[in-house]
Amino acid sequence: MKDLDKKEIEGPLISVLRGEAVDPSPIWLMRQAGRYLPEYRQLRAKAGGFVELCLDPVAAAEVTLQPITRFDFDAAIIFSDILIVPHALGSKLWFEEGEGPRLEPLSDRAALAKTYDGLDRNIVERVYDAISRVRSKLAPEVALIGFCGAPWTVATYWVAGRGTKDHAAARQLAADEPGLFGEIIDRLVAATADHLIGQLRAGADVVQIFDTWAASLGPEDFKRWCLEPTIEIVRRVRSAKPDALIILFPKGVSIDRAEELVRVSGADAVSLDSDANRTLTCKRLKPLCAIQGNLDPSVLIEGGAALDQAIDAIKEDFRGARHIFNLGHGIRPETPIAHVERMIARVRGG
Ligand code: 1CP
Repeated sequence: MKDLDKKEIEGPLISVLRGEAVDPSPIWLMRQAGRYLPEYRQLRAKAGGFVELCLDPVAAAEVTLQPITRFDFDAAIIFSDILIVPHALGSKLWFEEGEGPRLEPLSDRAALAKTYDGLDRNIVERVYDAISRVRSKLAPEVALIGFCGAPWTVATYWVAGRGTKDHAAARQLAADEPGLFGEIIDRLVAATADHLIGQLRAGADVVQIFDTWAASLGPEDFKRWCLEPTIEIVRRVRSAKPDALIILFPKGVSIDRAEELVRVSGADAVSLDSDANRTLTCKRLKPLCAIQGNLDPSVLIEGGAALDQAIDAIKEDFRGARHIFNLGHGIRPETPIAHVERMIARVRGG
């Protein structure tokens, strides 16, 4: 009886991560708080800017709760950004309207010398404050997810000062000055682990590590800049919080790399992008961890029969597995709200 009560409090997402297959699969969406929601656009306009919104605990908590109130997802993800970590390490962060986030570029040793050894508490405590506020308002069975970017992905933005298609600046620095690049990665590993621990202490139930650009590395570089840093972050988080639940999102990597990441790090789940082969991945990863994903965000925009079929295929392929329904990447701003509603109903068997 006691166990049953505990399960109810924990809710389906935590049960899946702790080792149980749940039917229907719990559901949340990457980037579920954002521009496809009119209530987000309204608050964003009032806040004056994206970074301002991220660093205002009351507003960030409200934005985090918007998709839960509207859709009743099984998890909330704290409204923040992966670039808050370099910002808290001393780099200016701003948002160019209509373009995207910008950071002071970290391109040489002089720039690294100007950054901080550890996180600026003034910045990260605002995230933790937002997390505490959200946790106190969420129903107990709804999980709260904290997150960070993996060091390689964050470094691609930090070195260039902005998002780039080919990550040329970070690759060049890693090739020309591996010692300096290694120091940047080491600083990010320490700060990222601290930030995840801070989020867990503030009330996050789970953390997800977004490695959006993990697939752009060759084998040696993958080991050095992705695999080893991720393993070290998980190790540090677990030494502070032994039962921490951790989801990895190494977007676009091969099954071999995903398997190695999970096996060596001991993470609880891996999130698949939309191109992943579900049957093969399921066969290989099912014994190791829970699997999250992997609806194509463009099919969610398309809707109709194509959406229904894609959802049914995912349900079928993950039948009996520990599965968390999600997209293969973030929801796009042009996604119709009615399609999100249709998807949730179908995933839950309606
Ligand atoms: O209002 C706006 O126009 C801001 C758009 C926006 C939003 C809603 C940005 C700028 N960041 C966010 C929030 C965000 N970012 C969340 C919130 C929680 C959620 O609802 O999921 C999360 C988890 C992120 C993570 C993030 N930020 C990633 C990794 C995941 C991914 O989607 O690949 C990355 C790469 C970023 C950087 C970033 N921040 C914002 C943008 C537009 C970008 C991408 C920039 C680029 O690649 O050029």
